[in-house]
Formats: sequence, C-alpha cells, structure tokens
Amino acid sequence: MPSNPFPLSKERLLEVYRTMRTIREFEERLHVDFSRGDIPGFVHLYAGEEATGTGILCHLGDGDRIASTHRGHGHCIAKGVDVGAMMKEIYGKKGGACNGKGGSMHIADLSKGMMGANGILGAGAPLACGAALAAKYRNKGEIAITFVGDGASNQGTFLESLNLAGVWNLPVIFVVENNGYAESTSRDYAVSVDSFVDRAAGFGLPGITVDGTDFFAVYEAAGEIIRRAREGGGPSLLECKTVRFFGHFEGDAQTYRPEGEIENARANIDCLKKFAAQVTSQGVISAAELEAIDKSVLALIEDSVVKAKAAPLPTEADLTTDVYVSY
Ligand SMILES: Cc1ncc(C[n+]2csc(CCOP(=O)(O)OP(=O)(O)O)c2C)c(N)n1
Ligand SMILES: [Mg+2]
Repeated sequence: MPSNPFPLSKERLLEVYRTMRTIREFEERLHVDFSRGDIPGFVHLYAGEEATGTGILCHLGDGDRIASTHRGHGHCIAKGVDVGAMMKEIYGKKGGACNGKGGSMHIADLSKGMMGANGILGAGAPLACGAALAAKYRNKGEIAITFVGDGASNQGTFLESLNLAGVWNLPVIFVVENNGYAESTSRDYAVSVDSFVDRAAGFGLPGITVDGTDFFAVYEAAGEIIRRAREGGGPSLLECKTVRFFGHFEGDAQTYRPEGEIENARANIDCLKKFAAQVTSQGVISAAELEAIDKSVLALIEDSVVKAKAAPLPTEADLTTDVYVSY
C-alpha cells in the first residue's frame, strides 16, 4: 500500500471526489433538462468551479454558515444540502429545499448552515457578516463564508462588508470566485486592480490568490485562513481563479468567449481530471474506485430527476407557507 502524501485520509479524498462529481453531474444534467424545456425559471451552472467550493467548504461543519450567489448549486451540494431536495426545488416542486418556492437562485437549508443562494449580486456579504457577528458572540469557533463573483466584487455591499468585517474583526471569509466574466463583461475590463488581494489590503484584510481549479491548492489556502478565523484572528479574502464550462445562464450563446476557450478548459483545466490524476498517480486511489463513484453519482442524479418530475407542484393553499420564516 503506497503512503498517502495528501493532507486528507483516503476516505476523505473519496468523499471530496464524490462531492465534486455530484456537482458536475448535477449541472450536466440540468444543462440537458433545461434545454428540453423541463425546468422553469433561470439557471446558472457551476460546472468547472467544483474544486473551489469543495476545497473551501469541506473544512466546515453544519454550525458554520455560508451565503451563496446566483451560481449556488455547487455551494449547496458541498455544504451538504440534500441533492433530491435541491432537484425538486429547481423543478419548483413540493418537497424541494424551500418547497418549490425559491427555485435555483434561492435554495436554502438552515439546518446545514446554507443561508441561501441569492439573486442579488453582493448581497451575501453583509449576511455573512451578520452570521459571523452572531458566531463571535456564541464563541464556539464557528465562522461564516460568503462567495462573490469577480463582477459582484465591485458592488458597494461587498466593499462595505470588507470594511465592517475588519472593524469588528469578524470570523468571516470572503471568497472571490474569479471565473473571468460577469455575464459577458470580462474581468480585466471591469475590475480596477490586477489582484483581489490588493482590494482586501485596502481594508486591512489579508488575502491569498490560488488556482481555483486545483483542489489541493484551494484546500490548503482555505484551511489556513479558516483556522485563523476560528481562533479569533479575523477576516480574510480568498481569490480563486477558476473557469465556468457553461454560459453565464442556460441559453447564453457565449459569443463573447474566444474560440476554443471552453474546449481548452474542459481538456486542460478540468478540476475533476486534475484531482483524479493527482490521487491516482500517487497510487492512493485507483481509477476503478473513482469510476465506481461516478456510477453511483449518476444513479443518484437520475433518481433525483425522476422524483422531482413525479413530485406535485405547490397548490394555492401553499401560497403563503415557507416564504419568510419556516423551511
Ligand atoms: C445587484 C445586481 N446587479 C446586477 C445583477 C444582474 N447580474 C446577475 S449575474 C451578473 C454577473 C455576475 O458576475 P460575477 O459576479 O462575476 O459572477 P459569475 O456569474 O461569473 O459567477 C449580473 C450583472 C444582479 N443580479 N444583481
Ligand atoms: Mg464571474
């Protein structure tokens, strides 16, 4: 048996792979089902960015809280929200995470510390500050994390939250998921600094930039700043450079992307392929073990779609439930 050079046990590495594969297959399936007209509303897919959400959120427990974005499915899955409940929610059905009232952009599960996806850019940052303030008072070492895109990082709410977190020394982490675009606007056109670490420095916060498609790079950087936050060392910013495999939203023709960009990303900077190559080349996990996970994940997704399609729609009598306080 070869020795394990990774910072996680074999069992945990398999769990991480399962999480990333579940996110990928969830999104690949939504892409197909949306194009068939099966899914109501608006859908933004996270495929390509799995190592970022997973590398960060695998450090957290249910008592840690996160505030997500419009591209939130990956965060939900990595935070432990039930995939079947998510699928029903996206299909707008009873039994969904919010009983079909929220859809893709409002999935929440407070029992898992998932405060919600959010259709308002930058709106998660003040929520995470609030959760971090509560955690500070509870004094149990819990933290809060907010995700924000490169585009949404220009929102006043986000910048004000960096300042507030610094002033109150909150146990909060600001994760910038820099996938290079805000809708069709490139990051280089719309963001005034080369590195988001410089923005954090403007508010007195430490920051780190990592390759968001390398699970182990994300895991290590996140581990360090999460530990610091738990120990009272205050807030930080983590920039993860990543890539989205699909359009901004489902239906986006993506005419603003250079030819070959997506094909190149899928072939050469696919975080799942990278992870598989890393763990198999060290002999810690076999290709057959990964394939077995792939198979069981596909079965899980198929089952979740079958059940979502069969589930009833909310009725008129459900109109005012699950909207504000009960989930
Ligand atoms: C306050 C606000 N302004 C504008 C929008 C419209 N909008 C939705 S997503 C998006 C781009 C977001 O880009 P980014 O923050 O980089 O996240 P990504 O989609 O790349 O994950 C915009 C402008 C919105 N939802 N909320
Ligand atoms: Mg972006």
